[in-house]
Formats: sequence, structure tokens, C-alpha cells
Amino acid sequence: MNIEELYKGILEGNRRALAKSISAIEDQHPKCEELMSRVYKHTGRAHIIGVTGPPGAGKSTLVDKMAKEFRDRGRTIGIVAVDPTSPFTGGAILGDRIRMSGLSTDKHIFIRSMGTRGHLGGLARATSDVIRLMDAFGKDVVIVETVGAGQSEVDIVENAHTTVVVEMPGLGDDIQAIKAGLFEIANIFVINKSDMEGCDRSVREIQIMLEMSPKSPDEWEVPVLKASARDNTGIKELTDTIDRHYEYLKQNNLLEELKYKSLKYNFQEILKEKLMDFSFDESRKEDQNILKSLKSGKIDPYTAAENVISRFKVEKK
Ligand SMILES: Nc1nc2c(ncn2[C@@H]2O[C@H](COP(=O)(O)OP(=O)(O)O)[C@@H](O)[C@H]2O)c(=O)[nH]1
Ligand SMILES: [Mg+2]
Repeated sequence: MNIEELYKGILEGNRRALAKSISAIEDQHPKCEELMSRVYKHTGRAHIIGVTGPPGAGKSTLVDKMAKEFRDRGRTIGIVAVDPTSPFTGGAILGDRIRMSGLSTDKHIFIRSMGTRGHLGGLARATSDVIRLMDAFGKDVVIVETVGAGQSEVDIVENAHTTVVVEMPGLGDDIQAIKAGLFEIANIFVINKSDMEGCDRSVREIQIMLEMSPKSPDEWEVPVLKASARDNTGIKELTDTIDRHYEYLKQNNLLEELKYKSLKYNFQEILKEKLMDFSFDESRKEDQNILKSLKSGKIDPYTAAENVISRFKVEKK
């Protein structure tokens, strides 16, 4: 793996270099750190859009249509489809690829699916790096599709400037099942499958939930839109609203704030991992002893952590 070659290739917009770099990130190649560290200063241009919501809501179908609409507006696009539920790169992820295949011949669109090769935390990090790579590559828009269920998805959305939550009609009493967390992260709600019955009712239910949930201090009113990805309706309105949200962020100095938040978040995640690797190593005798004491009940987890940390504390004179 030649870092220099990949780095230059990415900045020149070489698709092979981008594909190779993404694979290296997925494989957790040790040299990726150097690559990412150099790539970072070329990031910050792309509008990063998170698309999340329950499985089957039609996210992939919608992303496909959104991408087409963005292309009509002259923008270049990167798409990252994340499926943490699928342990193998097959199944649902392959389905995403095929559904989006109408776009695969357009050289201004770069699509990549990611599954869990490592642990979930690793996936969030890898996704964040892939977003940055696509940004540095020169994509105007980077869309990240992820199933909205748990913490790792929220972590992934941490990098997005605009978060679209996709739902479908027929939630009925199950509306409570929508994670409250989704209401916190949504900038735009879309009820997809408006060709099905019950769409207006779902819109009203989401609106009521929005009214009840705590308001953010900013002025943005979260819109609840209707769309049918299947029939290609409501896509223009959705894309307009996404653009409007981006303008809103820029005009209120919120974009810079979001970018900083995401940098800080990524820094802290990297630091956590590095500190852990640096301070605790199960192959070392003294660290094995800590685990032994923990196992026998001689010490509790707090004491165990404190024991590790105390090694690095400077003695006061
Ligand atoms: N009736 C209807 N079906 C849709 C629509 N959008 C997607 N679907 C179907 O819903 C299913 C799930 O779609 P998919 O995009 O894979 O959902 P995801 O899991 O949220 O990514 C597929 O069978 C789609 O063909 C829509 O607007 N109307
Ligand atoms: Mg999907």
C-alpha cells in the first residue's frame, strides 16, 4: 500500500485510489492513519447528509432518487450505505447496490456499502473516515444511509450536517417505538411510501411528537414531508428542503459549529482508543494481574481502572 500514491490519487479525483483507500480503511490497515491524517486538511467542502430510519422504510430507494435529483442540479455525489445489522457483505447490502444500480454508470457518483467487519465502534470510525475521503475527493454531497436503531447509528450521524429521518405509513400505535433519539437528531422528517394508506395520519403523529419534544434553541422548524420513492414524488421538495437547511446552517454560522463538533468528537474517539491501547495491554504481566484481581472479586472495575490510571499520575512533591 503506497500512501503517497493513494493520497495524490484522491486529491486528483482518481476513483481507483478512492476505492483502494476505502478498502484499506475497512481492513483497518495500519497505514490508514497516516493517509487520513494527511487527507484531513483537504476536507470540509462537502455537504454531508445523513439518512436514517427503520429498516424497510425505503431509505435506499429514496437515496437513489435523491442522488438523481442532486445530479440534475449539477452536483457530484458520494454515497455510503452502512448496515451494521449485516455481519457479511451480502444480503441487504447487495440489495442496496442493485437498487442503486441505475446510478452506477454515472462517473460523478461514487457508491460504497459497508458492513460490520469489526465491532460497531469500528464501523462508526470507518464510516467517518470514508465520508472524509469522499469529501477530499471532491464530492459536493456525501449521503450516508444508516439504519436508525442504536448508539452506533447515532455515532455515524454525528458527522452529518443535515439529518433526514425516513419513516413509512402505518406506524399507528407503534409510533412510541420510534426511538426518541431520532427526534433529537432529525432536521427533516420524510414519510416515504406516500402511495400507501395512512400517510397523512403518520405526518400528523410525527408533528404531534415534534411539538411535544424539547425544542432546540435554533430557529429551524423540523418539516415533516411526504414522498414516494417508488413513484418519484416529493423528491424535489425533499432535495429543496435539504438545500434550504444547508443554507440555514451557513447563514447562522451553525455549519462551522457542526464541523467543529464533529472534529472534536472524532478526536475524542481516536484519543479514547489510543489511550486504551497505550495504557492497557493484556499481554503484559501487570495488566494480567489486574484482570485476575477483578475476576476473583478482589477489586471492582472502578478500582481496576484507577489502578491503571495511577501509573500515569505524576507524584506531587
Ligand atoms: N410502496 C412503496 N414501496 C417502496 C417505496 N420506497 C421503497 N419501497 C419498497 O420498500 C422496500 C424497502 O425499501 P428499501 O429502500 O430497501 O428500504 P431501507 O431498508 O429503508 O433501505 C423495498 O421493497 C422497496 O421497493 C415507496 O415509495 N412506495
Ligand atoms: Mg437500505
